[in-house]
Amino acid sequence: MAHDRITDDVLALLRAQDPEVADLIAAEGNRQATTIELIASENHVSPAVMHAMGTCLTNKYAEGYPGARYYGGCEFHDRVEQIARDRACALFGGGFANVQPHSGAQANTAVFMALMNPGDTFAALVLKDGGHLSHGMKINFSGTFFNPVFYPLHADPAHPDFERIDYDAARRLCLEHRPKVLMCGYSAYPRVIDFKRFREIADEVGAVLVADIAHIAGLVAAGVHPSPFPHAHVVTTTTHKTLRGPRGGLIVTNDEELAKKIDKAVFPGVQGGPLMHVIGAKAVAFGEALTPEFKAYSRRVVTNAQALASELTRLNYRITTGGTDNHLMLVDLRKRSETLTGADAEKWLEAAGIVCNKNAIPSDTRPPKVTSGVRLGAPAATTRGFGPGEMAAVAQWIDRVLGSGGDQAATRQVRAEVAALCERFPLPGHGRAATRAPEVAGRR
Ligand code: DSN
Repeated sequence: MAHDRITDDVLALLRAQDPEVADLIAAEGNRQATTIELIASENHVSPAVMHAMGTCLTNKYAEGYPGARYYGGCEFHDRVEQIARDRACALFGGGFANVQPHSGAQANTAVFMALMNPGDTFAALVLKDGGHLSHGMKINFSGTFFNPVFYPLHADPAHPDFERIDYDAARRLCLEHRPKVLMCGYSAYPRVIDFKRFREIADEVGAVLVADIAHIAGLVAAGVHPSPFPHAHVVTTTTHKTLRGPRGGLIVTNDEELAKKIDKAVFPGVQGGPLMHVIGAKAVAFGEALTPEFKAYSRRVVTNAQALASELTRLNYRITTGGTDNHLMLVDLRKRSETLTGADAEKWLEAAGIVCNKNAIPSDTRPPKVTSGVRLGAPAATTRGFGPGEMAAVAQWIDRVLGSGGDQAATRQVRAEVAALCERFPLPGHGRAATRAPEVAGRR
């Protein structure tokens, strides 16, 4: 892919005015271009999405919604936001979309506010088993103002559904606690979610089913993972993970009454002015996600994740649940080495130019800042053009670094091989300047 001249121009302009910030942005561009991004929740946006954010849409207050704003001069913002809403509905098969949440957590905050009163009970997955902090973490708003109860994964290694959602336990929990909201959708769950089963449970106890598809949104949009509709009453998501848009949140529903409550909860409930430059970029990203190319990309994401998982398995790592159906996997490092921790693995791999995050595995006995696992994902590597062959090479590099115990010579060698591969697969939206910046790139 050609270098992006607009990024070059932007950096040149910035450098003339504010070299300190420009150099850091260029260094970050260099880091992204020369390393392999395996963080499952990250991606590389297209130049069109990236540049839509750097436009005059950022100059405007547009509190309210299209056609009903609290500020004048919103004619074009109305049209941009309406396009984003229409495309979001087309992508997910919803009737009503709110594209204003600044993040997935803000989307969940608004939905909780719309559906529950303080003190009400909701059900979600045990957080350390792959749930999200906005699904009931004690010090998050969701755990502070509401009463979360948690359903587990199957914990018995002899069970055929080991480490998969225990739907029977979820049903029992809901029958016991009668939650107002049943949450499904996770941050570190590698298997297909049975939305129909969750809806049956929700109906049995009179709960509203909310599917937080932040991680799998792109796969859902592309038809590579089953859709939460028509089962979920409300769908929340981020827009920047597999969906490959700007950082942000989104809420979709088919229920007009719920949609009204949700709109009120987003604004003025939990947010003020929408980030219109981000909404512009969401519209562009949703347009991209509606194309056949995006469907093909999403299929490749899953194929690549499976290639990485299968080569790691061959190299004697245990992948939780035995593999992956989606874009991510959890690697249990204990099989390869009892003493290897997620924290060490993250640090050693970063030094070799392979970026990932430590992650608790189900039943992990190590603390969250240490862990026995890493979470790996394929969305970003797939965007830059990697296929199954490159993913297998990545698995081998991972093993060389971890197998060496983070040895400096082995790490340096892998770092050089990683950089050479990255050079062959340039990122979208990166300027020449962004891939240089040597003076800052070396500093840590
Ligand atoms: N922080 C995100 C992730 O990495 O999965 C979830 O919000």
